[in-house]
Amino acid sequence: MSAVRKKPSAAKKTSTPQGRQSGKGAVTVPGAPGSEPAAVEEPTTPHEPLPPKADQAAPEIVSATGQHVDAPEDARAQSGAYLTTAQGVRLRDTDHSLKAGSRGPTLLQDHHLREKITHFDHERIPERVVHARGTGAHGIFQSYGSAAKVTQAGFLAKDVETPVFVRFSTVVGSRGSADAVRDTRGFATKFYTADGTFDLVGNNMPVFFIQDGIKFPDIVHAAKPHPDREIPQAQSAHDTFWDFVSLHTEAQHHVMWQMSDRGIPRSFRMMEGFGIHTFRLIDDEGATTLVKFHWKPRLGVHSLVWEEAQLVNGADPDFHRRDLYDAIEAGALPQWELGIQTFPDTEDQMFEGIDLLDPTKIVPEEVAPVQPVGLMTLTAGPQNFFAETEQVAFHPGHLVPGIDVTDDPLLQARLFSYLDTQITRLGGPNFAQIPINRPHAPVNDMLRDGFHQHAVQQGVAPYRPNSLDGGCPFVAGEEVSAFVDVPRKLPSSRKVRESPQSFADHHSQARLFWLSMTPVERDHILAAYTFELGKCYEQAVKERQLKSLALIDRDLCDGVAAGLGLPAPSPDEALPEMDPSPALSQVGSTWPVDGRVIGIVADGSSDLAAVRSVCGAVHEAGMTPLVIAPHGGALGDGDQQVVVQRSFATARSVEFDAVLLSTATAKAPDAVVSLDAKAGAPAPDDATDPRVGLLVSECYRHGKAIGAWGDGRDALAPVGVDPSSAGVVCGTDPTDVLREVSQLLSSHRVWDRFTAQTD
Ligand code: HDE
Repeated sequence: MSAVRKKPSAAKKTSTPQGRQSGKGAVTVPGAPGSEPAAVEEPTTPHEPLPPKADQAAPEIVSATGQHVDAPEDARAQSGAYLTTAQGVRLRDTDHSLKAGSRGPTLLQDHHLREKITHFDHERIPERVVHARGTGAHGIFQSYGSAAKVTQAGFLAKDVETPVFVRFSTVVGSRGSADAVRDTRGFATKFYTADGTFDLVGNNMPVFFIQDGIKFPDIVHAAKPHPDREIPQAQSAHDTFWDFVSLHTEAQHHVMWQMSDRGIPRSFRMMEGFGIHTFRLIDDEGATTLVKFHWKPRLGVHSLVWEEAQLVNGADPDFHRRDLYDAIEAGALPQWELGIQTFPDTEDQMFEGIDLLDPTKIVPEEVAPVQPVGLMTLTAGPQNFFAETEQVAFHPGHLVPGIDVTDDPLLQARLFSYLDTQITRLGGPNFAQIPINRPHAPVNDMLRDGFHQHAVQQGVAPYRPNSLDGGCPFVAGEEVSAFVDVPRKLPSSRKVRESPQSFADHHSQARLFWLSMTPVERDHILAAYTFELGKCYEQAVKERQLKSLALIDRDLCDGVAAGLGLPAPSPDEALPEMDPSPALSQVGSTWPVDGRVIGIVADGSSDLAAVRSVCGAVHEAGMTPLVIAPHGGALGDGDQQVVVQRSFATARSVEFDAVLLSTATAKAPDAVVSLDAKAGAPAPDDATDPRVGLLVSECYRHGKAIGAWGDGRDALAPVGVDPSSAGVVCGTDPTDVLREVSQLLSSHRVWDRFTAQTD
């Protein structure tokens, strides 16, 4: 390997990469595809592979049996300079198949061609039946120790740090579907604890569609695309979905969450997570407590608006995935506090009249506060999507000493399903040996053989008791911690196929959610129901769903019925009075702005020194500045150069949380519809490029903060934005403008701009 250079030669650059500024006050924006900039010319000298990017990590190097391995980080695939076959044989050529002459037929003996193509033919594995579209990241969980009084779980003891891998997902869409669809989001966390792996496989909503797992195939069949035309993709706005939820009214509470803004999160970083089911914790003395798990995002819970979500899905279908990785790359590390609601483990497993075994019910936080027990920080994206995010295998039955399940009939079915599905998806029973799934605790099972066995087990006696392997492995005695199956007394009962009477109330908590919303949030819910049902074809389905809405709220039912052009049914009885739960609302507080994206419109006439200093200030505040200019490349030169990240042709408002205007930029040469259809946007004033007009008017419509200084102020009025209206900041000093815009951003949106119809 003496001819191999350790480092690539400095790339010959012909232009500034769009993420990297040069000179004083330089700002690096996230999005770099590799750890070194690429050269224009094809590299010709072999060198060691580039190291991974600083914001990426791979599974820890542990053996298939969970033992930590003293191997260097680069003892992974693709760690050498020269291309080889799968058998490690170096190759001289991989671009030409072996042929009988340069114009002749390909020879069957070309083993490299056949190995390469055969492997390629088998690159795809079955996608997950649900939650196929996912995004993963590595991180660390730091325990506060506050849960130690209710559980013996070692990773919840004081100051214990546990590596985690998290996978966020949508539920309904295929692997390649868009991120910002209206759907529930999965929030699954794998804790690699010293006592074995614990998976908390939750969602961003605290309730589920169904109360008994036996209905899961049915709800999934109803939510997935219709079996004849296979449309619509990743949508609930269709007949089979609404047919199911209007017939199985236990789904109504969950549907209310899905129609709310929670169904279209702004970011994975701004979602809550919930374990949904009630779990049972066991302390050192064997005493038990019932709990519900909650993840609370440090950045607050925030959403897109519906039109924005629809635009996002076209402009950037990878919106949530990109947002997560960009934020990590920019150093805005996402954080959540893990919290628990605790309930006495009573015989009836009820709390304040709420059945804790019913997964369609919450216990309001005002009634049982969420107590923080630890902090999770995501620190790195994966190095390889397939190896990590696709192959990670979660299972609610991956439990550790101190945490046990309850008899929630939804959870009980899950305990079967997840193990079973991995066998098909990951090709056999040894999926726990795939690097991302390997426990960080020693594994000493008596499972043997099977497809893809990676462990080379010793001994001759994988059975117990044995005398040939010295009796190993032994079962744990009192001297070490071990899993506890709580010996809970079961009620005396008959074998039946029925739900308890306490599962019969299907509408009161949907009403609780509705009553807890602010007027603007209610408007969004009403609009979502009207949109989704409006997309249904069958009148009967709409009428049936209206009957459920009538049992939830009069205004909601009337509003949706009016939108559908149908009569609103009346409930037979008065609807219950309920205390709202303010914790359910997303509006009314302020939160950190880390990782928010600020678009800055500039051109050659802008004060480029001011633009550079605003970029620096945005960066300093933990946010990402993206300069939007008439063309790509850079504005100005030398020390005053400003690198452009978006041109008017590539920019769309939905990428930005706020926009700043440093110029009322004139029409660029490509502002014609044949080159950019966005140029057909209404542009009453010729002075401003119509794409900038569209950007500003969309930001305004979506309740985003807008700032302007200098000539930038002149771009507002011509596109119908009153410079004195709520959330529009005009000034002379760009830094002051940015400060005010950042303050507005901490409330997420300029809520005053939405005049609510539902009160
Ligand atoms: Fe899942 N679910 N689920 N689910 N679920 C799967 O497992 C299933 C349920 C959830 O990022 C599958 O490995 C049944 C509730 C998440 O890899 C499958 C029932 C909650 C993920 C499966 C439920 C979830 C899954 C598909 C009813 C929230 C993605 C592939 C009894 C608490 C995990 C896989 C990831 C994935 C079955 C209900 C959350 C088929 C049968 C309730 C976050 O096994």
